[in-house]
Parts: sequence; structure tokens; C-alpha cells
Amino acid sequence: MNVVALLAFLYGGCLAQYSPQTLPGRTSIVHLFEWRWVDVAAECEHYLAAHGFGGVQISPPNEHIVLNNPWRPWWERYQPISYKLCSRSGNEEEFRDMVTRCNNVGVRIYADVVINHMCGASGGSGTHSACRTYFNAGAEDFPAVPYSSWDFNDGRCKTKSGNIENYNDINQVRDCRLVSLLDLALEKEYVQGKIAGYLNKLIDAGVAGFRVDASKHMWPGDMEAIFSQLKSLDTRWFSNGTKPFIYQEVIDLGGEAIKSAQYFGIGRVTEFKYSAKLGTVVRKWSGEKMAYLRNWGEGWAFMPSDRALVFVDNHDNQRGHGAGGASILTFWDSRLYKVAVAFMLAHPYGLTRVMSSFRWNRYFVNGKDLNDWMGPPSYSNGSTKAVTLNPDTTCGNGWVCEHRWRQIRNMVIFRNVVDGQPFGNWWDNGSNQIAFGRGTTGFIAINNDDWNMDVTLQTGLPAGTYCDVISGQREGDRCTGLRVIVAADGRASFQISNTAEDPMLAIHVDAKL
Ligand code: QV4
Ligand code: CA
Repeated sequence: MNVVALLAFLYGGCLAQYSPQTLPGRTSIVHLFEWRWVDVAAECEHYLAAHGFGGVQISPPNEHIVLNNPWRPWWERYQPISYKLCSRSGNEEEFRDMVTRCNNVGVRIYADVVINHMCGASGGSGTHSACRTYFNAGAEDFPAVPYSSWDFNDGRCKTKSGNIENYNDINQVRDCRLVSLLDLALEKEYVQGKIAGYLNKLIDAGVAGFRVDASKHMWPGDMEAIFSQLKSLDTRWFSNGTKPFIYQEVIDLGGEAIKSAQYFGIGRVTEFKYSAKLGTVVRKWSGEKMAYLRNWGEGWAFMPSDRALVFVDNHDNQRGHGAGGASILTFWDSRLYKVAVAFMLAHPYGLTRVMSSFRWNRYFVNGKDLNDWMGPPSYSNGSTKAVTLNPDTTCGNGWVCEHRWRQIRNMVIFRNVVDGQPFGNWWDNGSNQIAFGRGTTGFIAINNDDWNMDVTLQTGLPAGTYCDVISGQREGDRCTGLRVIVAADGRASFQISNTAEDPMLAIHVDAKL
């Protein structure tokens, strides 16, 4: 190995935990929230690989509590009972089969790992868990791990209730119970070893990394002690010595004692400001305008781009949980949602995660959705329904499949095409009409004003006729959508009606006719 290669290797090795280890040119991941493993595997093979998706965030794969009041809430999966690979999404065999099949078509799997706690204190005792494994929450007894009361933080927590009461007290946030969830003593080598064993089992199955749940509630030093015990990724699919991708769930909207930056040494961190702010801008609330997006990213006091995991909505804030607020855009507001997702995927900031949801019966009382607990589409015995496909490639059985919406799926490809190209050729009308390009490879124009947009702009693109990937796409030398003609000087005219189904146009060099 020459010196340059050696340096590149060492550099790559050191920074491995920030890279999703996707195939080259694949830049986004998708969260298939609550999908069954058999459906994820099929989606990798039949859709994600062909449409340029880099990987999938899956719901927690370990054994969790089963709750009947409310009935089978989605959040039961955030209450671990053991580290057996057995959950509402499927059993261990199905899990291993999914990871293998997705990797075989070049789509990575990232496991959502819940390692800060076990189930809630009032979870009862018995075998009401995904694999009927016995536990006793009151006695803090989880024999299948095994954990006993020695392995929990009770002694270290100083609040009266034993729960987190004040988010400005770092010790409480990390050593007390998050909404009564039994808080693991992560400073104990024994506990660290059990968790590292669980994560290594997932690595052995072939996962490429982890979404680390509730990271704010764990001391970075304890997390480092756990992650330093991790194996390299499976050499069936990854080169020798590749470390797992790590992205940590820390909700830092500013104003709390715990900052995202405290976790940068371990891996990437979720940038929740991105989701909250983008929703506010696209909704034009609080005096925000699309024109202000000119310096989006670090210019908005977000974390460094190479540390950020970004999204328009996630499984919590789309239903009012964890930093949810009225500004968050979701599939329920589909027109504005597509605008926000298109902007995210066109803009270079951060590593992008697309949300894929299920529908539930929202029931608002005084602005709060009383059905925010509702679990995935399921049968009366509690088993999750399959993701079925309609003839028009949308999903049935209550699955929303935002990632299959033409406008979103085609922008995932746009991001792959423009990868590495600089942000440039910004234009705005001082209000809510904006446009920008990515070097010489792609350009997007959005009209979020209440009047028509009609401008000629420098796109930076080579001359030619391009197919708009929002209204359609290039299929061979045919375009199923609108066309945009770029002149020899790189300029093109953009007319976007404010009442268009999707008020935007996006073109890139792979959609040139
Ligand atoms: C309730 C009360 C407690 C009370 C207890 C008594 O709130 O004060 O002591 O009953 O039994 C569920 C219920 C919650 C209940 C708790 C324990 O909603 O009301 O406590 O269970 O029984 C998800 C849901 C939570 C859910 C949890 C466990 O969002 O509602 O709690 O799963 O099932 C913060 C964190 C951030 C977190 C976010 C939601 O900093 O880390 O809140 N986000 C992640 C996940 C999220 C998950 C968890 C963390 C917990 O993304 O989905 O919470 O693993 O911002
Ligand atoms: Ca904790």
C-alpha cells in the first residue's frame, strides 16, 4: 500500500461511523416504519435497489413488550424485554433473511436500537412479550438477558418520582427514567457487554449500522465504551475493517443543557431543527419565507453538515411525539410535504432520510391527536398486515409508502445524480419563489407563492431538453412529464402556476432527452 492509499484507508477507517456504507452514488436512506421483515426484503429487491435508495432504517428488531391498553400501540417496540431477534416485524429467521437479501441487491439495513432502557416500570410481569419471554418489570427482572435490579440506575437518579423532571439537569436526563422506562446502568461493564453483544449479533447478521434511540439519555462516555466493543461489518458485503454507521437520536432544538455536539465523536446526530424549521418555512408561518432558505444549513445554526442526519418528519414528530409540533409537515399535508421533501433532497446539507408511514385514524381534541398511539395496520390478533401493492405501484392495506410517490422517489434519484456538486445559481423573488442548482448536474425551481412564477434563470446545465422529474420522468427518449429547454448559455425559462398539483420543476443530467 502506498502512502496515499494508506492515508485514505486510515482516514476512511476513522470516519467510518459517519458514513452510511451505501453503494457508491446512493445518498439517501428510507425509514420503513413498522414494516414486517418479509415486506422489507421484497421492497429491497423489487423497488429500493432499482430506484437508487441506499438503505433502510427498520423498526427495533429485538423482543418488546406487548400491550393491550391501548391496544398494540406502535410505541410498544420502544419497550425492550430481551435482545432476542423477535418482534412484531418478524422472527430471527425472517430478520436474517431480510438483511441478506437486501445486502445482496446493494441495499443496507440500519437497526433502530433501544439500549437506554427496558420496558416501563408499570409493565407488569408475565410473558406478554413478542416471543412470550418471561419478565417482571416491577422487580426489574429480565432473565432472558439477564438483567436484574442491579443493572438499573435507580440509585443514581435523584428525582422524587424517579423520572426525568427537568431537562436542564444533565444528571436527571441521563440517570433517571424517561417516561418511567426502566433506565439501564450503562456505566456497568456488565451492561455494556450485554448491549455490545446484542449489537454484534446484528452486525453478524449483516446490518450496516445503528439508529441509536434516546441517545440524549445516555452518557457519551458510556456509549463510547459500548461502541468500542463493536466488530467490523460483515465481509460478505463490506470491505475488511469497515465500522458500523452510527446515528444518534438527540433532540436538540437549542435551549437545553444537552447539546448534539457532545455526541459528534461517536457518530452522526439527528438534526431536529431541520425538520421543525423547514415545516415552518414551507407553511410560511412566523414570517418565514422560502427566500430565507438561501443560507439553509449551518447558516441557520444547524450542526455541521457532515454530522447531520436530516428528515422532514420522523415517526415521532409526525404524530406529536418527541419534538413534534404543528409546523411538522407529513403525508397528511401531501402537497406541501412534497415541496419540503423535494427541497431537502435537492439541497446538499446533511444525510437525508425519507419517511415511509402508515395511516391511522387521527382524532383531534383541542389540537391533540388522541389516537397518536395507534399501531401499524393489523389484524384483530395483532399481527401486522402485509404491504400490498396496487396496480399503479402505490401501496395498499393502510401503508402510505411516501418513498414510492413519484415526486419523492425521483428526487431521491436527483440527489444521487447531483452528489458532490456544489450548491449554486441561487435565485429568489424575495418571497416564496426560489430556484437553485447543483453545479452542472441539476436544477430545481419551486413556487410557494400565491401567484404564478414566470422567470428565465441560469441553470448551470448543458444545453438541451430536459424532462421534469416532478411531473414525470424520462423513459428512454420519451418524457412522461413537462419539458424544460436549457439554451446554449445555460438559461431556461420556468413557468410554474401557484395552483399546479406540485408547484415545482426539477431537472438533472440523467433526465436529459
Ligand atoms: C406514562 C407517563 C409516565 C408515567 C408512566 C406510568 O408518561 O410519566 O410514569 O406512564 O406508567 C409510552 C407512553 C407513555 C408512558 C410510557 C411508559 O406514551 O405515556 O409513560 O410508554 O409506559 C416512544 C413514544 C413514547 C412511549 C415510548 C415507550 O414516543 O410515548 O412511551 O416509546 O413505549 C424525548 C426523548 C427522545 C424520545 C422522545 C419521544 O429525548 O429520545 O421523547 N424519542 C425516542 C423514540 C421514541 C420512543 C423513545 C425514544 C423511547 O424515537 O419513539 O418513545 O424509547 O424527546
Ligand atoms: Ca439513561
